[in-house]
Amino acid sequence: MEKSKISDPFKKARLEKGFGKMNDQNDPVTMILGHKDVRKSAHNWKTFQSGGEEVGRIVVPSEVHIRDTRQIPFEVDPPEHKGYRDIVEPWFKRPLEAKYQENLSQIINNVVDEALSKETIEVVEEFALKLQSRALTILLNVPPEKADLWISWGTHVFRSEDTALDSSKANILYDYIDAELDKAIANPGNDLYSVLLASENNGTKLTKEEAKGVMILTFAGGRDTVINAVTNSIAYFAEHPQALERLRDEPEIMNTAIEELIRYFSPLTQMGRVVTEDTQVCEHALKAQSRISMCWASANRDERVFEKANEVVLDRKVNPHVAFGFGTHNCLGATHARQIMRILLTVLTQKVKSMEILDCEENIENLDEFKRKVGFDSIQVKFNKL
Ligand code: HEM
Ligand code: EMZ
Repeated sequence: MEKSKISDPFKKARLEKGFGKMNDQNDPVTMILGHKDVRKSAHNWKTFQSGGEEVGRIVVPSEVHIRDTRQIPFEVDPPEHKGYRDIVEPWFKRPLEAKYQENLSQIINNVVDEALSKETIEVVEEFALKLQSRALTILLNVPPEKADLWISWGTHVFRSEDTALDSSKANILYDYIDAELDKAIANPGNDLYSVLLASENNGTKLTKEEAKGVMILTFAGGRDTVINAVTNSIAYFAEHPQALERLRDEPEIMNTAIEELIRYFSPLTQMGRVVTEDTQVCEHALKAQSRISMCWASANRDERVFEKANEVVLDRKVNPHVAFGFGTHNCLGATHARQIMRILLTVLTQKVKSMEILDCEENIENLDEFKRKVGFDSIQVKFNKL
């Protein structure tokens, strides 16, 4: 079997009933699997709520036991959501600026050069994690050396090797953000911490706790997602040299190719909501206060929407994928993530002739009924120069 393949474990359940069930820490989740139902649920924020009392409950696996700070704007519903979103939106559009892209390009060229200079390289830790952390210094507008500490935290800020939810690890991040916010309060600069602390929502300054909520989300939400997107791209092009060749010859398909890879990888499998009233999906009754999730990964393989849903079609013309979510909470980091992918693929076409996978360990999410490969725990690759 191809090592870069990401299969679709949801097909049968999606076609036969449209939903699946998983037990997450004794707080069950009804997973919505079809593209249409996923979009409809994401749109219906009144019935399927992101805010609500229990902070961390919409994440699967639930983070209620490891987090008290509300992530903003992720765990806030309309109409309040818009006030927060308006504050952060312009900052998260900075990846469209030429200077930002130049800085990203330097970082990505460096990690690719390093990979080419070594006999072999373990891509998750030595390539993707470094790339993601260094790129984050540009998004936050902080000095590049800040990335060294973040790299030492490993690929997930809430998870460690033996446990899916690691509160001592989470506390390291919370303490770090507290300290960085205190420094920004004492000595404001032009980084994201200071910009948040200076901004106003309906005439009131953001509190430190609100700024902390934005920062936790920025560190956590954009971490394993980007790492998986980068690592899966390397694996894909290692096994499909003709695809890299094609991007070299037809750079005009770059943007459609990126959307297609993101659809195929779906780095964030699902995201939950809390049901506010008794209702139903796919003729299945849902009780108020229960949880649902929108399974982006399943929706992105829906055969009713995508022809050849399980294949990577680099020039796919119409691609309404939901890998970055849909509606109100669509991914704020998508502009940054897309630029990373665009520059990475461009640099690969310029410098890399081929890549060989020598060894790998898959990262499989255990979703009870379903087991889904989302990427790799490790993957040893040999990069060959063009
Ligand atoms: C929201 C996926 C990268 C920050 C989302 C959502 C998805 C998603 C599916 C919707 C969640 C929902 O509806 O509940 C991804 C993928 C990424 C990625 C696949 C990489 C390929 C990033 C990065 C950042 C980021 C790099 C920031 C550093 C956010 C934020 C939200 C969000 C702040 C919440 C927006 C809101 O509530 O209005 N992301 N994400 N993401 N993402 Fe990402
Ligand atoms: C949350 C989530 C954000 C959560 C949009 O998704 O990403 C997950 O990786 C984190 O664990 O806390 O930030």
